[in-house]
Amino acid sequence: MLSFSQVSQYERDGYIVLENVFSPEEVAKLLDAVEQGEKVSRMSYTVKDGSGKLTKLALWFDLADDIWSAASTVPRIVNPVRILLGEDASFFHGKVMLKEAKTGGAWEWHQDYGYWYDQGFMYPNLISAFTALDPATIENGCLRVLKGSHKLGRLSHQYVGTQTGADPDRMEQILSQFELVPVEMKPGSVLFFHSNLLHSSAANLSDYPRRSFIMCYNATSNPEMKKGELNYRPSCPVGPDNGILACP
Ligand SMILES: O=C(O)CCC(=O)C(=O)O
Repeated sequence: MLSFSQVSQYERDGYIVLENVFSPEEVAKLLDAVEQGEKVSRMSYTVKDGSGKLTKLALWFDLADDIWSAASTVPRIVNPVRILLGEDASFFHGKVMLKEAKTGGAWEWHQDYGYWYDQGFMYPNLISAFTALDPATIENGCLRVLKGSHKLGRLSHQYVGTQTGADPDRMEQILSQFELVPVEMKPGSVLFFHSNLLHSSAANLSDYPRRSFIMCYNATSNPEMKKGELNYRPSCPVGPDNGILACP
């Protein structure tokens, strides 16, 4: 459960951080799946930032019989997501961000709904649950958010390198108006953030990797418009609380 003040904070700021959502044992299992697992290596690709630095990620849209789906359906995630969306949630996608030591590239300022809109979602009622697998610090390029910027509504986005970023001219003005918060996180903490919250991250020039797992959900009543049709995704199943540790 979330408290009334946590929900109000999310509505005001566009995000909240919950600590110790995943235990050290669960984080160790997820990291093992990052390093040894077949899914992450099969689904991974690289993206270039504006300065040519590369960052790697692995992305999927399915819930399968694996540790990533166990994490994405655990009640500790799905229940806060439902509360913050204000209704039932559908799984949208999962992604592992691999920001390698010394080389991991930056992410430009953007709103996720900046490009999810182009995918056809009618409303911005989508949310991401960003889970730190390594300590996320200013030095290794933690996520940065502009507090309250989800209230701007959706901005125009354009290509910056191979990434989609918010209109740079507008960003210059917007940056002067909002508090920039570097979201430093301990492994196992989860940042829940609104799809219109502006966020970015700097390159990782440190000696430590910054790996994270991001689970994204759509409000079940929010249709995705494709080829003139409205498509609805099923409700996200809710698995057992010990789903991650029970995985082989
Ligand atoms: O992991 C990061 O630094 C950025 C991730 C991000 O912005 C996103 O997935 O939308």
